[in-house]
Amino acid sequence: MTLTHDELKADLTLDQLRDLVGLVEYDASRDPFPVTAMDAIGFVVGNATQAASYYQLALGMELVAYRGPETGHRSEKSYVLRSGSARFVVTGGVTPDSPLLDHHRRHGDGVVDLALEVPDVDRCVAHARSVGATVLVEPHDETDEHGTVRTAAIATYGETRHTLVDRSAYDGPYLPGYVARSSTLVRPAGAPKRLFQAVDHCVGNVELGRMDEWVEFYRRVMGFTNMAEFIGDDIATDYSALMSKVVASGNHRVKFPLNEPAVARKKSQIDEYLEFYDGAGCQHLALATGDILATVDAMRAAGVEFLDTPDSYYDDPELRARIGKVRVPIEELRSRGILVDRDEDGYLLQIFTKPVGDRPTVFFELIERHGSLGFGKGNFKALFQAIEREQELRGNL
Ligand code: TYF
Ligand code: FE
Repeated sequence: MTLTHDELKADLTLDQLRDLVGLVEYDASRDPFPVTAMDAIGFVVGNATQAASYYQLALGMELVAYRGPETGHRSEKSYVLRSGSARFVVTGGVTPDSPLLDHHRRHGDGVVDLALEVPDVDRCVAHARSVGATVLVEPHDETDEHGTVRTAAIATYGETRHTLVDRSAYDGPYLPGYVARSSTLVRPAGAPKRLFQAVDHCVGNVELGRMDEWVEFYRRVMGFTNMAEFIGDDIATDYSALMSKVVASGNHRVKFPLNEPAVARKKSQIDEYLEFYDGAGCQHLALATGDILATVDAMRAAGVEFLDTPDSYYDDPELRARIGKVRVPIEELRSRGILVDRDEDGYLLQIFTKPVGDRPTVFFELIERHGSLGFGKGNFKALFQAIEREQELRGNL
């Protein structure tokens, strides 16, 4: 396993990355659709100029590139932001005829692209096509003075896509057409350099009864395999009102949990998402940090709102016994509302933001892994109760 250009540029080591996102070894030679890493998360937003500020101020990201009317791209503005190996691209429509505005009218702010870095775009597309995937953009080269990028795109759930990018022959700030742009923001002295280092996983919400179809899609098209963690019918009817399975690339660098609503006593949080996003789409992005305490403190100070965790969570003797000793006293977690889970491989700390846009759709998770390769199964109940409290306040339960 080797580091990508982006990861090296972010001063990450393979050991750090393995710890941060929980990597495993695998045999790449038999992989029909080799994936190196997440390349970028593409968002469509109502106001990219302001969203770019939010991602810098609230999530501590660094502005690195730009494309818009000033660079010859009349119809949209895109800002590229980095934090460690994570790259976000936020795009908004400028001219009233931009097709992006139709997308925004329907879905609101959301994730449109889970772009993947791959070593061989043509091979991936040929394989994807042969097993029935929809090719949205054929493989082609994009070139400028920094070199050439080979790229293509395939469709996934809803109106979401996977752009495939081979940037091995390119050293520009993002893609041809983009210019380097740095922040005008002055960071307060003593502020952490980075609030997160990588994207840990990207979760999709799909329509009732369609989760297994999409699990099968990732198996057939991308050669992804099921991870052990899932929420089945049993848990669903008791309290979660959702079912969930996780697929991952061979080395687990890319992990995609997939949720569908379950028929339960109450309206599922997944139904709320599907209603307000008007279809299937990306629900949350988990951001890996090596210091979740400092990250939560910095984000809260910048106005990011997190779900509350009741004191009863920390007082539960069963939880205390199960989680054992973690790197900080439990009071440090309680004062911030950070959740803990432990499994046979280790433990993890995690916390969830409230939805970050106007609609109750996309939100973020912060995750600090200490050996655990899971997703916080032991926290599902407390988490779903917290989500449902918010859902009720919105009048959607
Ligand atoms: O990604 C996960 O599986 C965890 C838990 O609607 C989770 O973060 C699962 C479903 C959901 C919210 C969080
Ligand atoms: Fe998650």
